[in-house]
Amino acid sequence: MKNNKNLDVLFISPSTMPLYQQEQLLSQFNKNLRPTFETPTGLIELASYTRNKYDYLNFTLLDIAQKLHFYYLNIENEAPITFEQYAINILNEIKNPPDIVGISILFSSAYMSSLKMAQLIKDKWPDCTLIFGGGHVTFYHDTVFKDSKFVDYVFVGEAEISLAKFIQEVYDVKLGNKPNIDISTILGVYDEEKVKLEASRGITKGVFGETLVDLDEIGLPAFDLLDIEAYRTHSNSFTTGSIGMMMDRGCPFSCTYCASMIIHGSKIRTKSNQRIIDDLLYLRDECGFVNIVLWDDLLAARKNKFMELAQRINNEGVNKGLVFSMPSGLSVRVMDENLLEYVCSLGFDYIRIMIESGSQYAQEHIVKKRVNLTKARDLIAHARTLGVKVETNILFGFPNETKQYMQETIDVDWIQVFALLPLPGTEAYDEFVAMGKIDPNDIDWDHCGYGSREFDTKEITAKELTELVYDVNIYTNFFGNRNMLNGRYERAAKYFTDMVLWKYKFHIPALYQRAMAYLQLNKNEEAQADLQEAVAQIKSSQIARNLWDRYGSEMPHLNNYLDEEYLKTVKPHPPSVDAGFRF
Ligand code: B12
Ligand code: SF4
Repeated sequence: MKNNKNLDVLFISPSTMPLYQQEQLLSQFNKNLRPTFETPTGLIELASYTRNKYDYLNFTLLDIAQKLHFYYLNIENEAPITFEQYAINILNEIKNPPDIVGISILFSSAYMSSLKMAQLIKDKWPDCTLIFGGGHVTFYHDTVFKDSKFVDYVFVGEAEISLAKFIQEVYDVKLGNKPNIDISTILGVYDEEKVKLEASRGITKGVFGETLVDLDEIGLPAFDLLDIEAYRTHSNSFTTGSIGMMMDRGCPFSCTYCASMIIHGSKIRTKSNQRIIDDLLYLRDECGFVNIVLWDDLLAARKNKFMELAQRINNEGVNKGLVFSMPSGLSVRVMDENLLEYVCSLGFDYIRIMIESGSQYAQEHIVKKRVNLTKARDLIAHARTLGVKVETNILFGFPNETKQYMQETIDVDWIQVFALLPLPGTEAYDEFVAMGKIDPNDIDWDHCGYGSREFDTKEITAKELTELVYDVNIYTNFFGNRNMLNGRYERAAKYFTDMVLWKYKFHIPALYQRAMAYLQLNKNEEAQADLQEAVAQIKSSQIARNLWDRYGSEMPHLNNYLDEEYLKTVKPHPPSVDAGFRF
C-alpha cells in the first residue's frame, strides 16, 4: 500500500546507444549491436545525498543500459520487440507510481531515447514531475523544452544541492503545504517559463547548480539501487563484472576537447580517505566485487592525500582481493615517478598514461593538454619497471591539426585511438561552430556518432579521418604491436585475447597476430588453431571478410590456409596512414 507521506522517485539510466540502434537491436534486425552499461555514478550519488537528508524518499532505479545489455546477451531467447513496447514493459515493472521521474542524460547519444521515454512516462503517470539532468542537457537545457512537451524541469550541472531543494518543493506541494513548486530561488533548475524569461534578457547559457563542497555528504553511494548480481558478474571491459566509483570531482586544466571540467568545475574536491576506504570495503565485503573501476578525471591530483590513502589501503589490506582499473587514465602533469609507484601499489591490471597527441606543438597550441612528451615517455618506462601493463590514447582531428602533427611513437602495450568528437560545451566545439563546421541548431543527436564525425576540415576529410583512426589502431595495436616488436610475446598474446578476442571473435588481425606470438613461443598447435579460426571467420563473417579485404596483405601466412577464390579477391590496400604511423 502506498504511503502518502513518502515521496517516490524513479531514476532512469538510459542506454548510451542511440535510439535508432536500440530499435534495430530490439527488433533483431541487427543482433550484433552491443549495448554497453556502466555504473550510473551520478544517479546513485544523487540518491544517497538526498536520502541522507530526507527520510521520506523511496528511490527506484531503472537501469535501462544494464537491462539492454542483458537483452543483447540473451538475444537468442528473446522475442523481437519495438523500443516502445520494450520501454512500456519495463515501466510496467515499477510498482509504485512515482512522484518524480528523473532521467540522466550524460551523453548526447542518449537524448532521443530519453525524449521517447519522457512521452511514455507521461502517458503512464501523467501526474508525475518529470526531470532531466546530466552532461548533455547541461549544455542544451533550453532546447529540451522545444523538443518535448513532456519534460517539466531540466537541471544544469551538478545537482545534489539543487535536487535536494527541488525535492523539498515537490514534497511540500504533495503534503498541501504549498500550491506550486517554486524554482525561482534554486540555481541550476529550469522550466520552460524560466528559459523564456532568461532568453528575453539575452541569457542563453544555463546557470549551474550550486556545487557540493564536501563530497563526504554524499555518503555511501546508493549501490543498493543497482542489480548488484548483474554488475558483479558482467561488464563491458572485463570477462567478469565490475563496479565504478569516483573519489573526486573537478579538474584545474583546460584541454580543448573536454567537457568534464566544465560540468564539474576547475576546483578539485575529494572524498575523505576514510569515506573511500569504507566504500571499497562495502563493495568488496558486502557485494563481492573484485574489479573496481575508478572514473576519476584526475586521479591522485591531491598528491599527499592520495599517498596517504594508498598507504592506508595497503597497510589495512583494503586492496586484498581487489583489482583496480582507471579508464580515464593518469595525467602526466600530475604524476611523478614516486606518485606512480603509490598508484601502482593499489593493484592495477593496467594503467593508462594520457597523452592525446604525440606532437609537442599540438600539445601546446591545439590540444592544450600541455603534456611534456619526454616526461610521458619516462613515466611509461618507469611504469614498465613496476610490472604493470601500460596503455595510452590518441585523439585525431583537432581544429587546425595537420596530418604532420598526428604522429607519435611511444612504447606502450596498447593505444586507444579516437577521432575527436567536438563535445558540446568544449573549446573545440566552439571553434568548429565558429569555423561553420557545426550548426548548433541542426544536430541529429541520434546520428552524432562517437566514433566518427561527419564534416571535413581543410586539413582532413571526415572519411580520411575515420580511415586514419581505424588504420592507426590496426597498425599500432596489431601489425606494429610494440610487445611483438620488442619480443614480449606472452604479453602480446594476452593482450590480443583480453582486449579483443574475448569480445570480437571476427577480429582476424588479432587472431593472426596472436598466432604469430604463439609461433615465437613455440606453441605451434595454438598458432595453427588461431590461423584456422581466422580463415573460418573470413568465410563466415562479413566483418572478418572486410578486414581481410583491407588488411589481407599484412597477413601473408593466411594465404597458405585459404583456397584460390579468396586469395584472388584480396586487393593490396593503399594505407591511409603514411610510413610514420607504421612503426
Ligand atoms: C563513466 C564515464 C563513462 C562511462 C559511462 C557512464 C555511464 N554511467 O553510463 C563510459 C565508459 C561508457 C563512457 C563512455 C564515453 N564517454 Co564518458 N565519461 C564518464 C565519466 C568519466 C564519469 C561520469 C560520471 O559518473 N561522473 C560523476 C557524476 C557524479 O557526475 P554526472 O554523471 O555528471 O552527474 C551529475 C550531474 O550531471 C547531474 N546529473 C546527472 N544525471 C542526472 C539526472 C537527474 C535527474 C538530475 C536532476 C541530475 C543529474 O547530477 C550529478 C551529480 O552531481 C565522465 C567524466 C566526468 N567526470 O563526469 C565522462 C564523460 C561523461 N564521457 C564523455 C565522453 C565523450 C565519452 C565517450 C564518447 C568517450 C569515447 N571517446 O568513447 C564515450 C561515449 C559513450 C557512448 N555513447 O557510447 C564526456 C561526455 C561529454 C558529452 N557532452 O557528451 C565526459 C563528460 C568526459 C569528457 N571527455 O568530457 N563514459
Ligand atoms: S581531459 Fe582530463 S586533464 Fe584535461 S581538462 Fe579534462 S579532466 Fe582535466
